[in-house]
Amino acid sequence: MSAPRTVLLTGAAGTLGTLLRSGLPRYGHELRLFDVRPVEGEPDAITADLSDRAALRDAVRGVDAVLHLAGISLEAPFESVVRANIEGTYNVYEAAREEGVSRVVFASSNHAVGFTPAPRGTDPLIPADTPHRPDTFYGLSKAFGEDLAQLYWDKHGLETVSVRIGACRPEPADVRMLSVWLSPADCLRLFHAALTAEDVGHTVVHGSSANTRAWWDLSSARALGYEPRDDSEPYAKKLVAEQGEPDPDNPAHTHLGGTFLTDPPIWPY
Ligand code: NAI
Ligand code: 15L
Repeated sequence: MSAPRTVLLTGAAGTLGTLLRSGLPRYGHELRLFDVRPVEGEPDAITADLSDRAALRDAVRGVDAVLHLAGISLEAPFESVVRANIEGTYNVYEAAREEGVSRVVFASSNHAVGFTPAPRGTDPLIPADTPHRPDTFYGLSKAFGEDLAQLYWDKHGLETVSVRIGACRPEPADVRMLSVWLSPADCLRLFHAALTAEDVGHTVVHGSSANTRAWWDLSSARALGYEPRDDSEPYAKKLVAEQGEPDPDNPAHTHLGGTFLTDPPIWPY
């Protein structure tokens, strides 16, 4: 599939939505924006909730792909997670199926597999087909989204790339992020690859930069054409000096999901 492609970007007002809506047009993608909140500087953005199936169906009509970011991005009460992330993601897939959209790119998370122990020493990197081990209701909703994607591929031929994002921010903020950091520039490269690779079926990929201290295997992402260029290592000396090396007796230091295992950040609204 070659760019430009028309893409519905859900969650366009959020952190990654803001990055992707400014960066993806440079890769040739034409974006239609969707969020429950107004998108600053974008008067044509669709302001609607994921529970509004009519609005979603109108929004996906005629697009080549949906890049689905919208939802609760931290831990929250079970009922809230069900409504936004489980029912909301189902509504996105139903709208895409009904309107004949051929590709979804789903923003999954490392928290779908957060209870997976991080590799130590010579342990192999964690492959993308590692079993789901969610660390929160939030992570559980991402595991659901990946399984929903598999169902819609097997049953309806609707393709998905599920991107298990590590932590995307300008710089890694703690020693764990040295292993799971996704730089903003690599984030754009990865989502462009996920939108344009041929014949993906349902592919699960780990989303991080080429970190020296990587915990997970990027081979399924590289198979889409993703070529990460950044590495968190230049930030390591300062972060380790401030915070120390990871404590092998602290589960938040020794598992993929970090503090989400023990003290998850809570969705603010
Ligand atoms: P964010 O919280 O900044 O943005 C989420 C957006 O979704 C917000 O603009 C919010 O208004 C919108 N939204 C929430 N509920 C909605 C609903 N019911 N209907 C319509 N819109 C709704 O999150 P961020 O950081 O931009 O993440 C985007 C996606 O990527 C999320 O799905 C998140 O779980 C996932 N992700 C992000 C990571 C990161 O490092 N930023 C790491 C792993 C996963
Ligand atoms: C996520 O899934 C969150 O959406 C993001 O805000 C980060 O906290 C990230 O995981 C992480 O694991 O650091």
